[in-house]
Amino acid sequence: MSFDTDTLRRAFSALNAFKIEIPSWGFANTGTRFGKFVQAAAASTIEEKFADGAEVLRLTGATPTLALHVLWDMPHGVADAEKVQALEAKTGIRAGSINPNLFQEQEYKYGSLCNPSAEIRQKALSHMFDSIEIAKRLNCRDISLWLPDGSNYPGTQSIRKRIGWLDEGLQATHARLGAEQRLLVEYKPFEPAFYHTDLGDWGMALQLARSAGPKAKVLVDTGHHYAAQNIEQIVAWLIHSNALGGFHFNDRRYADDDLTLGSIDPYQIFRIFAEIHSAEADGLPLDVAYMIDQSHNLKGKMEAMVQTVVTAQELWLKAALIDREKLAGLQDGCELVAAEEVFRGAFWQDVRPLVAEWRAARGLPVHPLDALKESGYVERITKERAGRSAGGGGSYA
Ligand code: RM4
Ligand code: MN
Ligand code: MN
Repeated sequence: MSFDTDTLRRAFSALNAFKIEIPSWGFANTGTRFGKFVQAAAASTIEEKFADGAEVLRLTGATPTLALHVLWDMPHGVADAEKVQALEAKTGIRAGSINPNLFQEQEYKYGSLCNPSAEIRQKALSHMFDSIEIAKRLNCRDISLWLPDGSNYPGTQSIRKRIGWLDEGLQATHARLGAEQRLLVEYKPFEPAFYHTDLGDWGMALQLARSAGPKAKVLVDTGHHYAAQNIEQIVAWLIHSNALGGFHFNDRRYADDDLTLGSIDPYQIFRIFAEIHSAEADGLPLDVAYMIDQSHNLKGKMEAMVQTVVTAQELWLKAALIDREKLAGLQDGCELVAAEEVFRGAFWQDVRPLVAEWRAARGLPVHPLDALKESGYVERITKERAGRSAGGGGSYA
């Protein structure tokens, strides 16, 4: 297929600029609260997670960093930093965001940073400090906090006191950040708590981030919204407020399903990317960490990750190719159908040949999923890892 040079130029520059972080836990055995279906090829050590991540990087050229979850990947905290550095050097993929873990220890039954016990709040805060220290050692910029805290029954906790404790905790965390570091504040409406969640939506996250300080930004996990919520509008608001720190991409049909990006509603991811491209074109300050947060319970881990990255690139490119000048004119003139056709038209065009051309030009496999199959990587790890413990840390991952 041949494309005009302007389209090629725009496409290549959009794809060059797009990097997406992959999660270490996406390679590990995961399941639901009912159980786990273990896969022989799943990674159960940090070495295996780095090896798998590096293979995804080799196949896609778009995933330079691997997100780490502190307790799962670095159970000895800062002491594990050297091991991670050695793996970075060996595999060529770098450690990315550092994810504190405030949801697995028994003390956290009634909360971590929002626990009524000052002692337990202090324990949670120390873990935040350790996570910052790990990130400093590894030269990682982002500390990405998801807080499980909340309550299950009305009247059983003081929502307002807990806001105060959380505010204090995040301020203290912010004060420890290095000059270049950021605190990404993730929100989620429910689960594991089912009556109230202390950090339940983007308004709470934005308010807390602002109160913590300028290096705190909001993280949007696409699965952490009520059904039918307009996520791209939230994204537009966060951009307007210079508070968009990053994304955890995944897809959902019902709740926090953690399905692969774009599998249920690719148009939604396109609409989110369209907001970003339009803000970029308007010259707004943007510094966004694109990350994947998925749990591949049924699909093969490697296949699911490569498929996800490829889908993200395709949707990113579709949104980049919207004729924005034309669209702006139609929006201003309230030409509704024509405007929608420009927008929708970009979504419906098949950009796969363009991405293939970009890959060929960069010496990358033109069809990453086929290349994964042909490489024999999955067969090899299946053999090597078969019969070992189904571990990998934690009940979730
Ligand atoms: C949460 C949230 C966090 C992730 C944990 C494991 O639902 O999405 O980002 O770290 O799951
Ligand atoms: Mn998440
Ligand atoms: Mn989640």
